[in-house]
Amino acid sequence: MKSSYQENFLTNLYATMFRIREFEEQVFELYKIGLMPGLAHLYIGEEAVATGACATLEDKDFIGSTHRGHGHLIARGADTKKMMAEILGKKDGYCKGKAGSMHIVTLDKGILGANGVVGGGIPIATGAAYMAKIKDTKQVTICFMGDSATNEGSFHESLNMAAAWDLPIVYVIENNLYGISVGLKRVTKVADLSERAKAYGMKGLSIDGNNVLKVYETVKEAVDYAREGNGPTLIECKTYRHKGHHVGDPGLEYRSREEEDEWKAKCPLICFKEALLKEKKTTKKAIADLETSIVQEIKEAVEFAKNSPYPDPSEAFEDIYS
Ligand SMILES: Cc1ncc(C[n+]2csc(CCOP(=O)(O)OP(=O)(O)O)c2C)c(N)n1
Ligand SMILES: [Mg+2]
Repeated sequence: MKSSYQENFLTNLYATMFRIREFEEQVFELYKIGLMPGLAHLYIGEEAVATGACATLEDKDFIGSTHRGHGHLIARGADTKKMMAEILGKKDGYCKGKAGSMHIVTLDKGILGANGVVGGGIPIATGAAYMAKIKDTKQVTICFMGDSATNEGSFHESLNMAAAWDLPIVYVIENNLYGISVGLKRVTKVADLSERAKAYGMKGLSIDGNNVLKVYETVKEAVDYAREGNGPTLIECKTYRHKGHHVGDPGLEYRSREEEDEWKAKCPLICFKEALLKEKKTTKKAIADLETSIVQEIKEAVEFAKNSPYPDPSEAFEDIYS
């Protein structure tokens, strides 16, 4: 860990990862008691990717997200109350309860939207980068995607265009080894997904996606490179989801318990907390206080969401664009 890192910066990274984890645990609880309509794809285990990547951005920048988007939005600073209300389908949610877990959008934070279409967020994020390029706004976009999304046509078309036109975008792959129940190796020959960058003429890197500082440092370099007008980078973050594909998937049949245990031992929160304590960047007491306050914050978000009304049926056809 670089000695130049301020204690505040480091504990904020931990706080963001813990906020995502706690938020997701509570979403799971709400699903189990039947309060959450539909399904949600939990980000537990992958928190270091969104946290490290979003910490590199300025307020004016953009992020493109996926169906597993809660962590990206929280890391970008979205309001956990409005997110939780949206997930419960309530009127005080970011999209008035009409978007649910998979389509939360809030442009005031540069969040171009979670997206239920695998690979669907990639051209949208690339479009935002194109806008920034032609208007010369110096805004950078980070585009998150899963490993399976890299086998979609939208991935290839977008990356080719972004490289050809030197667009200010950083593509971040969250390689959690599976697309639903299908192991990546069954459908993809390359071992490191960043190898694909070569085909478009852009730089590609594969890193440990459970190490929040490694993610931060790698993405920061790519964001600076993009902001200076040099074009895109493809970064593969190797990580793992601790839960099933979505809240209704126990995930027991297609993964071994050994594999799960191996990755859980590399939990991004536990590893970073241990490193902070070992290097005396914080104390056990400070961490415990931080965790207590975040648990309280998320409790309040759940209460806010529960108390919010459902949208009136008469609003069903409002905010429809096509
Ligand atoms: C275009 C499209 N095809 C298929 C699906 C069904 N589907 C939902 S999630 C998913 C797997 C996505 O895997 P990955 O991109 O690795 O993301 P992860 O869920 O692992 O985070 C699939 C195939 C979809 N939503 N959209
Ligand atoms: Mg995946």
